[in-house]
Amino acid sequence: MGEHSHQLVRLLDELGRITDEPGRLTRTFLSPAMERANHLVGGWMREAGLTVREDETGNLIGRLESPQAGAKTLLLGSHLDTVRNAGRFDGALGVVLPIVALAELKSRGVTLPFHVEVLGFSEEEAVRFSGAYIGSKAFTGRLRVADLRLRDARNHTLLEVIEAHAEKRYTPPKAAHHKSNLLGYFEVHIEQGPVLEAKKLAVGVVSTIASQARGRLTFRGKAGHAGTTPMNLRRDALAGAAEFVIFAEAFAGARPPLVATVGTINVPGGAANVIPGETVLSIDVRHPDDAICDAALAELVRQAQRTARQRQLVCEWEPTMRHSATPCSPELTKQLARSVRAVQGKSLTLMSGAGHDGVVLAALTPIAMLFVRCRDGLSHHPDEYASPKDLDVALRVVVDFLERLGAEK
Ligand code: HGY
Ligand code: MN
Ligand code: MN
Repeated sequence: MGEHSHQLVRLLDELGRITDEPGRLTRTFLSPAMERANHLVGGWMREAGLTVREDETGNLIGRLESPQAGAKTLLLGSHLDTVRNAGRFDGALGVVLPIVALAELKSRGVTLPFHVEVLGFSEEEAVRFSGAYIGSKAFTGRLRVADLRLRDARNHTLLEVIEAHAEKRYTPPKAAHHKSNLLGYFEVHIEQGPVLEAKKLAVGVVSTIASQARGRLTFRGKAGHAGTTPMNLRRDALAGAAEFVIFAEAFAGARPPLVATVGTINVPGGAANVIPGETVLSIDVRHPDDAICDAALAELVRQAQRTARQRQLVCEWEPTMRHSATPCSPELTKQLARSVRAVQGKSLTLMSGAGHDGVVLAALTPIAMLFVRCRDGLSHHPDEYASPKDLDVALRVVVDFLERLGAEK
């Protein structure tokens, strides 16, 4: 392993200690920990020779100008926010690795004939606000006024949170770049799945990012006294929601590779001695094919409403996110596979069941993604782990990719 690979491991460990919740890793949109993370990573960008800025939406942007007249820009990056109690690689790897790769090229005296921007997006996980990709949407000029009305758990709108952070008025920005000035967007990310481990490969190339739909189901019944209300007279919203959760699990389980997840369930104002009058649950549905994803979600919502009727409940459906399946650029992916073969000997192409900022960037410029093996395919968990050896392979692939891209310009 080279000196820069050891540095990559150290930086990821250090960044993994920047959290809003002592004892576990959590960084959410524009939180104090996100400010500290931007400050730390921005310092690493400067040490690697990049100029650094933070935009009004909290995105961290490091830029390495090329001396080449008329040069275009290659975007590399990922997100710096995390889920709650996260692992230290999801997102962070795709921001820190490109910085180390540029430091490696600088130490070799390599100058690229294109500008490079390393991006640390401020929000991809949709933990604080239900509509994901706030950072990359703003960077690509796709953040909408409707997004600004999203509310967090403390009932603050996205607009209020951004204006409080920027200490000035905010309107959704135009795209930071015109597509004619871009070579593409390239994201390195842990696989968050079992394929590379099963194939005994350190890295793989992503073909497509799965279709994804999320929303909120609210079951309403009638609150009542837990001790005096006979079972046959109850309209228990949580019991109805629970019946739906079991249905959703069986429904998706019978239709692989469809996946459906109820990640949160909440009884507003609930108490142990009160029959739940209301229950709110999230649903996240994914599939490689858009039409199948949409049809599955529609059937799940119909079943939720059927279950509600059978139990004299009411069920409301509110969609919160929808992203179509997003193919990576065949051209960029072919070039990336060439670097993977040069370093790893063979290249495997695989689909991404996880969503990534590339879903948003793909509307502006061609995208490519490199996956890095993670132990047991585990992610969104503190035990998330990518080995130093695999990180070394990924770093060498990215350096090779940048050098080859440069040689062709
Ligand atoms: O949910 C996802 O797929 C990503 O981790 N935000
Ligand atoms: Mn994630
Ligand atoms: Mn991620």
